[in-house]
Amino acid sequence: MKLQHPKYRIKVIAILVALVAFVFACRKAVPLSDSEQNEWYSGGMQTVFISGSGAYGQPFPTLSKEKQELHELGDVGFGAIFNSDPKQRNYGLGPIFNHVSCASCHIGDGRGKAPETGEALGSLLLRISVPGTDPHGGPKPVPFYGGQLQQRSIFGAAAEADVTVSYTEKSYQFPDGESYALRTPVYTLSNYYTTGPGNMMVSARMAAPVFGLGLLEAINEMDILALQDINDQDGDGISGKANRVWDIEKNEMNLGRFGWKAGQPSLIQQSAAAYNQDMGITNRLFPEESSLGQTQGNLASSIQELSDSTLYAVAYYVKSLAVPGRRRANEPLIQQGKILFNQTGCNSCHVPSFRTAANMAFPELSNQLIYPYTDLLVHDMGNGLADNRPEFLANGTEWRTPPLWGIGLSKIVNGHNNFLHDGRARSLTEAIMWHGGEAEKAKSGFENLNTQERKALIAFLESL
Ligand code: HEC
Ligand code: HEC
Ligand SMILES: [Ca+2]
Ligand SMILES: [Ca+2]
Ligand SMILES: [Ca+2]
Repeated sequence: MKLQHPKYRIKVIAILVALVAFVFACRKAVPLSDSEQNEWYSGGMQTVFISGSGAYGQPFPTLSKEKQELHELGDVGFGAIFNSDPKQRNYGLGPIFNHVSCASCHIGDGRGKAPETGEALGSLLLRISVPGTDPHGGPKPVPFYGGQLQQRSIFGAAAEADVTVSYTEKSYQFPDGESYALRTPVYTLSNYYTTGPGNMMVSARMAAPVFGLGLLEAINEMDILALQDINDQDGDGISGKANRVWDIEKNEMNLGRFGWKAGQPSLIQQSAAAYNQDMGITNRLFPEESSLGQTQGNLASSIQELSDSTLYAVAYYVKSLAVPGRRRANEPLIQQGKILFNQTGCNSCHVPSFRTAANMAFPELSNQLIYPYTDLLVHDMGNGLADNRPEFLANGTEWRTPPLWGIGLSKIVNGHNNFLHDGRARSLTEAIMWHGGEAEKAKSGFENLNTQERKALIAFLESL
């Protein structure tokens, strides 16, 4: 959601660009190379130099007036709160659901927040399945529960189950004596609406930020595949793998890019799945209620509850959200942190830059030099983070490298520093110390830095 009136916003952007240019001009002491100057523009031309609570919610600065209108229509759709009263607008919620609008999980177009012990799930949801695969190689739905647990319901229907979360905590010390603690979530399901499912696998997922995704969708598939090293032939311990997932619209398997395990091929499908599973809104790609065939789903509607134009506008909205630019990137501490980020091998997975593919149809996305800090591949992250629930080619220990752009603004936009797929980390340091598996070496590299060096690396992340 945008912060200011568009005209005012353009002025603010102009002033900020001028300021940045001024700062560049003033710092004669450390001349930046061209490539270092580019790094300020995390989203290429679709970068905004806004670092307040609206930092994730800005449209691409170069959209034409017509495209801006479509973006704003999508913004309204993204914020629309659904209900179960046929006489009202935005009707169709449920019968079972996780939340009432896109924006109530993707707060400020950013990430959700992990529930504290005893709190309701809010923006966290549970994907579920049983061993085996569906006809397309995806997760096999749990009989009478499907592929996602809906813990809320409209009046007259029953939620699938109640979920409570608690954490166990353990303290550790860095070799140089500084201490930290890691908490592990435990989810307890109870009060099933019907016979409890046997051997169910559960994967907790926190809502992920939604800005910059159009640019990630615009990366040439070949550039992502080129980073794969499935059998680790170069022997560096890292073996990224592309996920291949079912594309409903194209009726074929395609590269998975979105979601914590790269289980969705496109923004339109990710959005349509969210309407259907997270909110209980049927649409062109998912025409059946998530409760269809279940005993609490008698109220299931047979009409398409979401118009195609709203689905398109909302997918367009997330496609055209700009990326916040770097802050303080020229400061010595942050420059030092960047060197350490590369030296410890973080950049093997959090790949700094790509150039997006040429795209005549969508010139805003075309040929942009971007700095997302992800390879969009899935990696074995060790047992500590494992959900032990496969999703297409991503096995129970594998997760997609999340982009790090904008991560330093999480606290300002979302009011917390909860990271990782289930929000268990309470700081950037904790997020790093959870890394294992292919990232074990990078993790111990970080662990063995001295306090000052760790501070520098964190300061670098905070400048992204
Ligand atoms: C109940 C909370 C919730 C609601 C409501 C919700 N989302 Fe999400 N969203 C999530 C979670 C959790 C993920 C990560 C999913 C995964 O890993 O499979 C996600 C992921 C995404 C992503 C991909 C982000 C990435 O980096 O890969 C997009 C895009 C997205 N959601 C769009 C939407 C849209 C559009 C809506 C409304 C139609 C919506 N979401 C509603 C929780 C929610
Ligand atoms: C082997 C690949 C790999 C390496 C190497 C790696 N990471 Fe990650 N990183 C990941 C994956 C995958 C996740 C997501 C894990 C999860 O959510 O369970 C992640 C998550 C993160 C997050 C949290 C992001 C978010 O949105 O929640 C941060 C911060 C991070 N990494 C920083 C680093 C730093 C700093 C280093 C170097 C010390 C590093 N990573 C090395 C793959 C890697
Ligand atoms: Ca419905
Ligand atoms: Ca379900
Ligand atoms: Ca390798």
